Amino acid sequence: MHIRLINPNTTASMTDKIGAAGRLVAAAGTRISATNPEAGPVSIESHFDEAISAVGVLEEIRRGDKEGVDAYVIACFGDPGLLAARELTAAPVIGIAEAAFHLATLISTRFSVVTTLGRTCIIAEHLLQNYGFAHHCRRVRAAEIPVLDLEDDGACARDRIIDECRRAKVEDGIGAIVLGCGGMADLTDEIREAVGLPIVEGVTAAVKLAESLASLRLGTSKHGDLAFPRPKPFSGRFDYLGN
Ligand code: 5HY
Repeated sequence: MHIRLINPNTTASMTDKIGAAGRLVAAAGTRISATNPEAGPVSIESHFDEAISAVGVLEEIRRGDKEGVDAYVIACFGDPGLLAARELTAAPVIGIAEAAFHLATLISTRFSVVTTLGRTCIIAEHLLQNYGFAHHCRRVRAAEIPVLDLEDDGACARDRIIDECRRAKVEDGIGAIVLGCGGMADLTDEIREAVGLPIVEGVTAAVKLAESLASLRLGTSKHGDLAFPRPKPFSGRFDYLGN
């Protein structure tokens, strides 16, 4: 089984970290590959970044289907381009936010999310509403760290995340915490040790869900709104996307 992890930003070191975290939890026999788009934002911290990164995600899905990939993970906590990606392929496509929310509700009645910048909290809140998990989530909190601080050991991003998780444990009346960024994929064990609560991390959650779906031969339904897009020409610099 081949699972492709797509990091929607263009920071290769974060893509490598996401791939490594996925391989740590993958079952024997599961091949994990990790890619990022050639073009797009180095980090996703706004609605604009997310909109542009979604095109890169779709290009990676088209590329993966040519390589025979069995399942995909969109490894950015905004799940950019998720439904459009599901239209493009018959393989299962899992967003790390959606995956983490599902698993958090299986182990706790209430959870909080700890993400990077305050301005991205609304993105997670919109997803919670869209996916039907808003009533399970007590708060979406921010450690107020730029995403790329997670790539810089000197930036004490880890300490700020742990502090915010500790505040959530004391103040939110929760049973678990969801980490709100693909770039936090290597911090799960350390944060769990420091905070003493179940920590749900999206990349690893999505890998296990993707494996489950692929092993059950459950792909994206091509009946209804996730059917392949109707063939049509695209104009200008998107002409390569047409058919
Ligand atoms: C992510 N941005 O997971 C999101 C996190 C965020 O580049 N990878 C990014 O803050 O929304």
